[in-house]
Amino acid sequence: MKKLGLRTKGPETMAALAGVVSAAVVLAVAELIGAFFTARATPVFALGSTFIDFTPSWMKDFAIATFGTNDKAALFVGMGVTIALLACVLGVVAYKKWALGVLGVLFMGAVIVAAVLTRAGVGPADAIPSVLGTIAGLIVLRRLMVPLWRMKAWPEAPADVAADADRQVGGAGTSRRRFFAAAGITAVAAGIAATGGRLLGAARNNIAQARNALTLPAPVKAAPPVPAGVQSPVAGVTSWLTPNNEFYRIDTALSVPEINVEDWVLRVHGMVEKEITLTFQDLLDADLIESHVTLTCVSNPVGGKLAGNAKWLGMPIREVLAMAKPKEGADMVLSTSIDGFSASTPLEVLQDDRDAMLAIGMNGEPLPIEHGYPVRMVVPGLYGFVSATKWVVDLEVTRFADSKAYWTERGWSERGPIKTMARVDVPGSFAKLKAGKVAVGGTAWAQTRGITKVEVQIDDGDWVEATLSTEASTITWRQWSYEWDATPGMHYVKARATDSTGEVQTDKRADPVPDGASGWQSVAVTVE
Ligand SMILES: Nc1nc2c(c(=O)[nH]1)N[C@H]1C(S)=C(S)[C@@H](COP(=O)(O)O)O[C@H]1N2
Ligand SMILES: [Mo]
Repeated sequence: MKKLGLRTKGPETMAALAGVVSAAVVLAVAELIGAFFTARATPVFALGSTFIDFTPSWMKDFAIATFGTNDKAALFVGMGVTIALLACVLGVVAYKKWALGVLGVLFMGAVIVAAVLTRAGVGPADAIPSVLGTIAGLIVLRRLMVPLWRMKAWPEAPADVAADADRQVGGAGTSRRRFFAAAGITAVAAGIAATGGRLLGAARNNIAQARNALTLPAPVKAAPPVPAGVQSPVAGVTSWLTPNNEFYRIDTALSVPEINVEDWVLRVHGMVEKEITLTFQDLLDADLIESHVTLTCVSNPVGGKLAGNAKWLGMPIREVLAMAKPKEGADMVLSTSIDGFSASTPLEVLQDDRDAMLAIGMNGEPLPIEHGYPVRMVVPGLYGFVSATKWVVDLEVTRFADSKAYWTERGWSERGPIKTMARVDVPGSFAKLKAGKVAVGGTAWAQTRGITKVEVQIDDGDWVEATLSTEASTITWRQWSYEWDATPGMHYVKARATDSTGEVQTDKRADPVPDGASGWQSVAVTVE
């Protein structure tokens, strides 16, 4: 025990601590200085985002499955532990061989700068906070090392330190006290700097306030009124219109991009006759349309909740493209967000009459920040990963043969038409029911084709037609209900949909990768 106590206070351990304090200084200084410039690419978030980009898909899926919506918190904890361990090693290295320690710190600094600079929408100036942070970290590391070197005549300590007469005067005890005082004060200062940076960034960039103050223009073409009877009469079926705060959210953004409408510009370029840029004011001045569209995520498992239906307000992308005039041979538009996500959408889909839009409004409000404020794409009929770019800032007219989108590079499909799907909302999995009349209900979608039939099967019985709720349009989901005369025992309730082409939803089970899950949902229930 005593031995251990001595060892934990040994110079090596103190050097490791010095490494951790110095790393905290690097990040805190960069965070504080970064707040004065921009909140776009501070080192912590840049490192985290880079980490996400390099994470293999299976690990991402694992993180989402294990930590759910805490996956990002888990990432930061993991990153913090990794950085702390590396910093410990660097501290010890610097103590034993200063020059090698300096090299190590510079290498880490270079990694941070690279992480920042590879974020989309950043310029060379965005590297300044990380460079200054690294310099500050080196200075602190050096200052913390001096008392350690003085604790004993370390043969390889730098000449000026070894020769210092002060070493003999105070002795090891003084050096130790000095070290802990300096390390403590520095750690507190780093904490204050980091907090200050965060607060300053928040105050400078109060996007939420700007969003609240924004009033949206009325559309030139309003959404057709929602007919009565779109909602399934069965209690517990998802609301036909999904409220913004219940709308599923899927993206790779660690910190939600914060964009000032004054700064927002959309560049339309590539294979076009005329390159154009649009400002937010251009969008406000355009002939806006409004439309109910059901968005669906390709990662949605059979029976999953990653789909939502909202009323979107925006400018038809068709009209934006008409101004830019795509050239012969182009077949794709690569849309890119301010944080580097990209989606490949077939050009003709953006030009036909399905009302693909640059949306600025969602259910009568400006887009919520996490749903793409101030501008996102909404394209009826395609999964979000190839169409629904949030925080969109760039449209490149190109060819599938020439460019790949974010998820296509990671093993997903380059195209993503939405597959026909029926979902059972009620009863829930493993529900305990009373024998007799049981209400069954849910929703179904086949965007752009429309749902013409939903059938229900109990165990291995016949497929029986459910009652369809009113169809609002072919690009929104359609709800359904069914009355089941339940008998005691354990049962399976299945559902399948048919679209307007007459095609019955396939029973072939497929995973979400690469182009969307398929198969029939089967809900197990017990009837007493
Ligand atoms: N910038 C950005 N836009 C994005 C994504 C993203 O990761 N980053 N994810 C896409 C995916 S996979 C889906 S399903 C939809 C989800 O939109 P929502 O979060 O508004 O529901 O956004 C799309 N747009
Ligand atoms: Mo998605």
